[in-house]
Amino acid sequence: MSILKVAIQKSGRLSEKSLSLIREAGINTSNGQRKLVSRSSNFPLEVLYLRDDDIPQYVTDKVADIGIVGENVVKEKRADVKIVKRLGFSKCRLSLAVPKSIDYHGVKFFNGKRIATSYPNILSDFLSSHNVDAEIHEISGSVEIAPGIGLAEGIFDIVSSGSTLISNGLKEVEVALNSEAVLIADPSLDNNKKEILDDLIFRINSVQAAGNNKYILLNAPNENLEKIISIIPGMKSPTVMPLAEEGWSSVHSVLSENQFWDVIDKLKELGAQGILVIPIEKMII
Ligand code: PRT
Ligand code: ZN
Repeated sequence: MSILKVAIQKSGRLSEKSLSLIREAGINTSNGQRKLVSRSSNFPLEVLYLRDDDIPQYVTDKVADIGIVGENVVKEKRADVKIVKRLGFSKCRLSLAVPKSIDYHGVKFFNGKRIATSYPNILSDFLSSHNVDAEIHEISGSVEIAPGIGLAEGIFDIVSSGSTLISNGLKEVEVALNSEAVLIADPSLDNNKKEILDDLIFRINSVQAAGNNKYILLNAPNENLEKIISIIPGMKSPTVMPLAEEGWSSVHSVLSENQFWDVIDKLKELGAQGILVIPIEKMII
């Protein structure tokens, strides 16, 4: 029987979310603290725990079939892998930054300047697409200190909250890439492995859909029932049941997180009472 091998980060910013994604999909696995590889007891999945930078290469070399890694790493490695699903966590951007005292008027500023980065490939693509000719200084860590020590006039690095830039007297001036964790796959998986991958993606979609939705129950006065139903349409349509009290109905439906506060206000205006909102664990769509 086929087994799908997934590479995830051993320890770092992606580890916990990658593991919980697998576990929320109902797949048992160990946490990789002392192991390099672990095999799930209830799903044909083997988990390899690696450094994030190595994950695209392992997938290209077919040591792993799929992997969970930042899109920034996939792009930088120029790996021949397919992004099969965007996962929505570990969001960050790759940006150019300069000392905050610089009077910056556009990307041409970088012509003839030195830029320190751990992402030379993405930077070089960005610069050539903007016809900028700069000198790229590849360094492996603490990129943000480069301007302060006179190594470069600017940096190109990952930014999340922006506080690292601020505390080093820098300001973000150009965003080259918006990144998030992605599920990558070897583009030439055989059919058996593809089937397992489809099952895994189906499970991940169900978990993610559930996370974005809430189950809502409320009591509605019958005179406003139609209006109430129209603002909480549910997956197919809401369940409506008469209450023991004449003139009232109980309405059950599913509501997306984004609409939540907007809809709750409207429901109250329409006389809805006893509104209960319950998390959904999994949702099959
Ligand atoms: O040991 P290993 O090689 O596996 O891990 P790593 O140290 O190379 O990577 P890790 O765990 O730091 O990051 C893994 C992935 O998380 C990255 O490739 C990104 O896709 C994503 N990610 C999301 C981030 C950040 N947010 C982030 N803020 N990666 C790094 N940072 C660093 C950044 O380098 C900078 O120093 O945080 C600093 C900026 O953060 P702010 O919030 O101050 O702007
Ligand atoms: Zn790394």
